[in-house]
Amino acid sequence: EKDPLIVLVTGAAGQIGYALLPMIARGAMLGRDQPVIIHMLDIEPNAETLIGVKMELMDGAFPLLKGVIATSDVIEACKGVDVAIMLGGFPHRKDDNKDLIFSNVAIYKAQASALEQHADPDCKVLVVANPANTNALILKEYAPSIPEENITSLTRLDHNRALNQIAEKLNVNVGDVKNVIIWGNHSSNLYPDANHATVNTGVGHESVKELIDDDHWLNTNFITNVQTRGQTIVKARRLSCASSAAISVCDHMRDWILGTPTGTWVSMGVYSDGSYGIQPGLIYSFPVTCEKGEWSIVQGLKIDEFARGKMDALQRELIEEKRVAYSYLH
Ligand code: NAX
Repeated sequence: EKDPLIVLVTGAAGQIGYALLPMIARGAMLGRDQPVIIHMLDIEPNAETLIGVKMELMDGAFPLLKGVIATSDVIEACKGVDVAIMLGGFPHRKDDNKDLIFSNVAIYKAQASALEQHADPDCKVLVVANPANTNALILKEYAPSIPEENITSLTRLDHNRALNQIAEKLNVNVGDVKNVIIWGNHSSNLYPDANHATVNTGVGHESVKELIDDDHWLNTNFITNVQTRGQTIVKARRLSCASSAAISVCDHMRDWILGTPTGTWVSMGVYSDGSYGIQPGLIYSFPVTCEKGEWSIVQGLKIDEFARGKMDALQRELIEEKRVAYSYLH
């Protein structure tokens, strides 16, 4: 049997945490042969809730689950961590990342330092809490000894939503659609790009752009459907999305650690290396393939004028978020 990996989940008493924890314990994130020890962190006022979540996790009787710690002590939570899923943060009131930055910079700065000092030096981090890209950037800045390629942010939920929109439009199984791209920032202006996506039609992989044959839809409704999907779910469920977010977290980590299938890419917020003219120093979502725990940005995709405009606008948005975040830090 493999040695257990220690998985930290911050904000574990929240909605996504409740859906995610049993998935991790079942092996949906790291593999069905990978034992795990889960460290759950939440703030002191939620300590009681966290104990309840822990009791349910124990009652799941998961053979892969080798231990659970429920704590509000950041240092205890970060000790020896191999994988960190950062759901914890100040709740969002408005659909505006800027409002959130102030409340979250302090949290991410403190948790970065705790990870830096107490986590495994090769710890892999996924930041989910909004503003996800900018929280990840702060975490990277304040955990300088963790390799920068180990710090990522979540755009996989948007990616999966985009796949579903295409599948519904073409009336095909979502499993046959691949290679959409979420560029840039997870914000209300996020940009799903289906220019390079394909559908497995049984006879081969055909271009989504050609099959749909409606650039107007791809450049309008498709984008807004993905952008507003979260709000649409809130309206229906009277709660924000939790299970789809938890699934996308598992997808992100599983593909990163265990690899993407040949010929398939996924979207991840990663530290920009200058690819596609996006300035280094931002956590920007790119199409990536993964192998043996390492991601690489898919190179050489042809970018049309419409996509370029969106990619640049999202870069500007992230530069502005970074400026605001730094103004609180210094
Ligand atoms: P909840 O508000 O249900 O849970 C957040 C939890 O974080 C709460 O239990 C809270 O007590 C805890 N928390 C607050 N400060 C903390 C701290 N300093 N240390 C540890 N825990 C702390 O939100 P939930 O619906 O679970 O969503 C979690 C985060 O994911 C939110 O920030 C949300 O905006 C973000 N999302 C990001 C997505 C993405 O694609 N990047 C999609 C899903 C989700 O909306």
